Amino acid sequence: VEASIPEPQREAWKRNQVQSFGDKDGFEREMVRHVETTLARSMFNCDESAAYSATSLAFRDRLITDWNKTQQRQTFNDTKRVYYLSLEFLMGRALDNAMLNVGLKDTAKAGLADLGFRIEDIISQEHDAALGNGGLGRLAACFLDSLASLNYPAWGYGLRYRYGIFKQEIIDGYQVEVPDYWLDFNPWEFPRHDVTVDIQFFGHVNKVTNDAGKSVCIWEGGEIVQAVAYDVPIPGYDTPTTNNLRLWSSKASGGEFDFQKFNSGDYESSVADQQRAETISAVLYPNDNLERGKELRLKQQYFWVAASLYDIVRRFKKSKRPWTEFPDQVAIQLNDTHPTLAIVELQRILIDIEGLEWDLAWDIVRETFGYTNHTVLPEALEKWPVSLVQHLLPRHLQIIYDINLYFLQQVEKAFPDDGDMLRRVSIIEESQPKMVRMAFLAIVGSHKVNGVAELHSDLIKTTIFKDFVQIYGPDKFTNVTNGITPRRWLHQANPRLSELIASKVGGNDFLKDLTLLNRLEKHVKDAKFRREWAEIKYANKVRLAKHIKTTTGITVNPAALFDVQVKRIHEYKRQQLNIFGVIHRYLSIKAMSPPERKKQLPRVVVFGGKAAPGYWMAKQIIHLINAVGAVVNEDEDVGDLLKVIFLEDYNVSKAEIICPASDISQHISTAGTEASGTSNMKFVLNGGLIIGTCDGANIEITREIGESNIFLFGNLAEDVEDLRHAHTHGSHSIDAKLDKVFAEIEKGTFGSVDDFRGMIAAVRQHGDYYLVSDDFNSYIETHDLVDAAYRNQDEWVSKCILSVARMGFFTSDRCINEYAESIWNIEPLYTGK
Ligand code: KOT
Repeated sequence: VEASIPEPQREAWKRNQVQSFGDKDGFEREMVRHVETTLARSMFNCDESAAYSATSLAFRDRLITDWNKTQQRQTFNDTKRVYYLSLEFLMGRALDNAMLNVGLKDTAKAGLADLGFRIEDIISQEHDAALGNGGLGRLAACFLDSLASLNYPAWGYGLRYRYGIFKQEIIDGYQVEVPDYWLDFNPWEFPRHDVTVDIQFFGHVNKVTNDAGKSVCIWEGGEIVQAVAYDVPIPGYDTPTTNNLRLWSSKASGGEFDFQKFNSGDYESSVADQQRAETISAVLYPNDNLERGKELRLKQQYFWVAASLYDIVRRFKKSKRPWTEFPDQVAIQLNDTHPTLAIVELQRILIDIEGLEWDLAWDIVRETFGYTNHTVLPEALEKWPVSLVQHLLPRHLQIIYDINLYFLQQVEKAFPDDGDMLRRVSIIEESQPKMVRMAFLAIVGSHKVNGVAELHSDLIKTTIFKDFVQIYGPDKFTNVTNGITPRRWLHQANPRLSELIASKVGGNDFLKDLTLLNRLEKHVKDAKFRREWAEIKYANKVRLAKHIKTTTGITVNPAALFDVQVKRIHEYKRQQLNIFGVIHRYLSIKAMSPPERKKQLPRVVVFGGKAAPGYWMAKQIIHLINAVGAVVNEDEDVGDLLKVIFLEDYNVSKAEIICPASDISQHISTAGTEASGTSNMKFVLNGGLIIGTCDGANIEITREIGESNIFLFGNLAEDVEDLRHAHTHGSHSIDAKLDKVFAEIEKGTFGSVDDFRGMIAAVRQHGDYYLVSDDFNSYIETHDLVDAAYRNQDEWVSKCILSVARMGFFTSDRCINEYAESIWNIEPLYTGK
């Protein structure tokens, strides 16, 4: 490639190659240059916001140099790439992460200090990139960090929402949603106005005979929306590999608006067309573990999938390889069923546009795709009305029907006379109205299907995908237990603990090989080490206490036990169990004599999390938490013994403050409902213990850290079905302690009873689907064990240290290596560093 450019020109380019800064002086020069040129400001009007912008631009320039080289290296080596398709990437802040990953945070800190700024103030200027709801989107972000850090040739593909997840305000105890307009100034993205794809919707299909006498389908008519690429560089930790996250933004095709319409006086409709096009990427759907079947959501999915596939195919075609080699060059991972249309779109490209035979095309498609399932909750399983798909994507519906036909023929051969099997596994559900079952389509169109924790992967094989295990055999189904990046979730969020660990395990290598944490075990008996450890935890609690004070006005005692539950608000995650438990604790304290109270261990119970705007019950739970806080926090009998805090607008950057400050965190979903959970891993990695059910990754965390270092309670997944059956078919008696809690709520202690009737009725009258009453006693007793354990600080700290030492398994680096080996068949591209 280089040879195509004449020598003298090449020399001129090389002579002028951009030099990245590597020291303090270099950073200061770049930072000031951006203040004075890019931002057109000066020393006299450079506020913290401008300093943030200039610092980010300086680091962005650095990343771009590495990013370009990475892309060139990948192209020249012509290696297989993996494409991670996710509708959500919950990235959080970029600057701190970029500084740490390129190893220049201390340099920037010193440089900023020279120029009159504190680095923490500059970092906190950044608005979180919140293009996700919760665990699924944050997992995608951790995966991108690991892919780059491990030098895998990988791209992320997503949507560039104008509005990310809404900002949550708590007003009078209720959640209020405020739009999150995050694009005002975003130095981390590169608009690629030259990288566009026209995406077609609606229209009709024509069958014609081509010159070769073959009948082909042509999809025509309808409307075109343009996809414009925005690229976000993803720096690996301690490596020059900088991968790309490509986010698509929608735009009216033909530019700002249709000039023909505009010139003919039809101004309104030309603007309306533009707005309609831009609506596609306007907003992230704010539901976690829930699909509502909205037409715009399906449009988003196709828009994103079609643009991404066009891009991937375009890149492949440059290599001039035969189509049969496509799966040797390309692996595509589907983050849940949201991108399932990619399967249909690739089949369409291969047969309708590239002219391949169906069978050959279908072999290529299945070899290319892998599908990750993240939930077994029925309300989250995607289904689309056939009529909607027909209207929006007429050719795709035909292909789906053909895929289903060939699939069912194969099933019929293997299971003759099992009509019910055919009905059960059909991609088309023969209901009123008929529906396309996206998970089934994803299974049929992929070569591997994985769950995200052992229990979950077992559950999908025995419940929702049972028939498919019969059809394909068990090897198509596998498990890849989730993980988190230790760079953000330890090194960045908890720098002092990271430093202390580094001093004991032989430097920072543990950030690249987390199993090295096991070297901590032999230090657990070192009293000085335990003291330093406890001191860091205390300092992190002081930091959180300050945050609580500034955001809520409430003073909490950092010496109290900090008990945290932060995650999306959902009945299956059971924040209601937690708040009922808090009320029980409150009543116990009230019933004590003053000398008894003196013996109580002070607790701060922290809640945080957003409710989907249309999820009434979740919003009631938030209201009850705030109502209980309002009473308890003001009660002089209680004082420091119990504080109840709801932290507003929980997000990634707040998690970075909260996780390091927790003593005990709660992961208490009804057994069998939380596929994995990932915050459980973040809390343990930061030296906190957890109370949890035998669900999701809690089970593997227990296996790794040891049963004596975790507080497990509650019924097991295998008993849930029988218990639910008994609730609705037998007599259902409510736990006596819980009954007292309900009676207190009904007395009006926490304000108007009307607001909380629904929550009580869910347990008493509507079958207690989430087993709150069944698990209540075990939950309360286990909290008593937590109190008792915390009193012995020496033992508590030892448990924390041992747990951290045994968390090596839960790095997302391990997950990515597992995916690479067992699903993608890709190798890292070494950088020679
Ligand atoms: C489903 C539909 C829409 C939006 C999000 C989902 C979703 C989220 N499904 N599963 N999740 C969570 O994914 C995490 C990452 O694997 C898991 O740790 C967590 O248990 C899932 O609830």
